[in-house]
Amino acid sequence: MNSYQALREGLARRLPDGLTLLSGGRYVPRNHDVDYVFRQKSDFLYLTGVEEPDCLLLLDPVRRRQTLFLPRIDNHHRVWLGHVPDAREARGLYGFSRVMYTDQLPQALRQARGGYRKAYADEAAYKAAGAALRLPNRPAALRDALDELRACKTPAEVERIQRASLVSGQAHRRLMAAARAGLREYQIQAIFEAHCLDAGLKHLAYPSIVAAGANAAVLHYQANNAELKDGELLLVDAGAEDKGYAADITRTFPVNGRFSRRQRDVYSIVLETQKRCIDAARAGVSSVDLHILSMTIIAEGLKSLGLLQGETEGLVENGAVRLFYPHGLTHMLGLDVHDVAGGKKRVIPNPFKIALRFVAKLEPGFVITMEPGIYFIAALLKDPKLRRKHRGSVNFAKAETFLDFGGVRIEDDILVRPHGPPLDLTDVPKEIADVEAACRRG
Ligand SMILES: [Mn+2]
Repeated sequence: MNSYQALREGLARRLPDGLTLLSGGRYVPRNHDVDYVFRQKSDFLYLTGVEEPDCLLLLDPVRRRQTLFLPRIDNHHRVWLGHVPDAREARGLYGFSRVMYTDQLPQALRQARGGYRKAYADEAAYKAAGAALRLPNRPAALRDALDELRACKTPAEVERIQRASLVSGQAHRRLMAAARAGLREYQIQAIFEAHCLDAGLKHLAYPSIVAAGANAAVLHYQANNAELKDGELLLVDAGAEDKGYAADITRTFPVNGRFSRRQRDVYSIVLETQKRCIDAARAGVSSVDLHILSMTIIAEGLKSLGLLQGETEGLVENGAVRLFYPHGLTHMLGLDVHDVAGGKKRVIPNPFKIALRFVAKLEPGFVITMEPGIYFIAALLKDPKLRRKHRGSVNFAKAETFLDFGGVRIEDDILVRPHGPPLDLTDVPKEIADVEAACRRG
């Protein structure tokens, strides 16, 4: 049994009383005769490893049967797109005992639906099945079962993330060596993406963020057009994926290779926060508590810089620290860069009014990011309502002197283990001396 078969068995065990039908991704047209680059749907990739479009998966738990449906390929298709595996070839290639063509789906469903009272089909699959399925559908239960199943990564999945992280990490090191004043952000992006492609990783996990100076204060900065300037920091948040499995890595380093005093002060707080939160990321610990820990350490640090004032606990509770750190510490990582959060059963109470994507107790096998940051965002620091609310907690006059600074984020990918601290899958310099050394290699 290959690892994908085991995962399909796992899903069938969770949904033993219905027929499960999943759709693969389809080409999305961009304009005449040109489609967007195809990337398989994550659920489908998870259960099959099949990277071709227009497929379907049927699980019949009572007859213990798993069927892959492929589009029937005609000669026209072969002329334009070359060889595509036929059903017989696909059996061996993907480890399915039964492979059929999608035009045989109605016939297969009519044979399989006897004895079932419900179906678990995603929306596109239910539509594709049409009248042949004729069972009440429970798509929410399917979604939840997949979320539950995908949360803990198997060793084979961890290996994929490790490789994505290794290659992306090498690319990040290259950037530190290559960056210098006068280059444009997109030239740094080009070096990152060329390295990943050269290593055979054809998809990025998400659009690369290459943000120099004040641009780093835009959390999902996309323009990547500006010129790198002497004396600025460069924030790069970029990762490739290996067979769908994402890396998500951020480093922030000086364009000229030397941190200034002010950059060093802010950077040290973020680094200290990240290291302490990584050490605390152990099985059984709540992701909400980790986020509170990160806010607490950042609040202490900002107090030492004279940007915040008052009791640390109060600064965390009243949200003052969030003017400088307005995002979550962690999210799950897997086939989606912001991966499924583990299903309904795993959700724990979140006493904070902060909307966090991932609210659960850590379990062995979770792969998560650790990405604290400090930013100087004009939209927050100049907001009249926020200024009124936090005038006792935030030194706004001082904060405004940082509006040219941008921000610092440091992000690693970690694997939660049964005991002790997690395994850090990211190997890119982050200590100040090591970052400066990596920048000198250019
Ligand atoms: Mn991230």
